[in-house]
Amino acid sequence: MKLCRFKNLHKEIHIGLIADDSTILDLAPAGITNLQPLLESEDLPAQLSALTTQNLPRLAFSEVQLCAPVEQQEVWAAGVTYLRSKKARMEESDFSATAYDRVYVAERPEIFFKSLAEKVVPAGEPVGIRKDARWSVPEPELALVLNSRGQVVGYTIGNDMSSRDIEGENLLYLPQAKTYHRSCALGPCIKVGVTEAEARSWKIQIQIQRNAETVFTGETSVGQIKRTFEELATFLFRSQTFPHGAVLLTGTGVVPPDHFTLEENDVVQIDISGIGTLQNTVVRV
Ligand code: DO4
Ligand code: MG
Repeated sequence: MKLCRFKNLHKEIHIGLIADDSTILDLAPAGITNLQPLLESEDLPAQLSALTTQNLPRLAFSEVQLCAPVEQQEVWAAGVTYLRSKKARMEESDFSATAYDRVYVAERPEIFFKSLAEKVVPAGEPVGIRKDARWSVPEPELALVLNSRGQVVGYTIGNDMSSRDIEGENLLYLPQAKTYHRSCALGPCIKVGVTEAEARSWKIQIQIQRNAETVFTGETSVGQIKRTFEELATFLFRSQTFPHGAVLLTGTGVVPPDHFTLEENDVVQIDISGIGTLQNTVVRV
C-alpha cells in the first residue's frame, strides 16, 4: 500500500491512499488529515486495509498535485553505506580518503542532517545545483520513514543532491556540499507494509536526460547496502529524539563517472522498483 500527500483542486493538502496507477482515495472524510498519526499507528497496514473498505472519494492523479511525503519530520542521511560510494569518495579526495575508508567499516555509520521537512522538494519540482559548485550530482537513495519510536514504517525515494567538488575539497565543507536550497527531494509516496528483506530485493535506477537525450543511467540494488535498516535507525535515534518521526536516506550506490556534472534543465528520474518514480528537473540556486 502507498500513502501520499496531495493538493486538491482547492489547493488544500490531503492525505491519500494510492488505489491504483490512476486513482487516489482521499482519506479526509475518514478523519485523516495528517500523516503523522497514521505513521504512529501500532498496525498501519491493518488500519489502511480497513480504510479501503470505506466508501471514500476517488480522485484521478490528473486532479491532484503531489506534495512531498513529509510534514514535520527532520530529514537525515547516511553516507558511505555502499562500496561504490566509499570508492568514489576516496578517489574524489586524497585529503578525506582515510575518513571514508574508516567509516565504511566502523561500527558507527556516517549520518548527517539533510533537510527540514518544509524545504523538501516534491516530485515534479526542481532540485538545485549550487552556483558555486563545479561538480554536482544526484544521489538516488532509498529513504526510510521512521516513526517517533525509531521503527521503520515505510519507504520513499530520496535524492541527496551533492556538490562533489566542495565535499572533496575539505570534509568540513560537507554541510555546504549537502544542505543547500533544493538539495533534498523526496517522493512520490510512502510504501508501507514491506519487510526489510523485501525492500532489499528492490532495484534503484537513475536516468539523467539533457535536451531529450539520456546522458547517464545507473542501477544498484537495495541489497548492496552494507548496514541493516535497524542499525542505521538505531544510530540516528541514539541520544536524540524525534517527536514527529524522521526520514533517513540510506546512502547511494550509484555514482556517475567523474567527468559528469549536472547542468541546469537536466531531468533526473529515479525509480525504485517497489515504490515508483521520483522525477525532478535541475535548477541553479
Ligand atoms: O560523506 C559523504 C556523503 C556520502 C553520501 O551521501 C552517500 O554515500 O550517499
Ligand atoms: Mg548520499
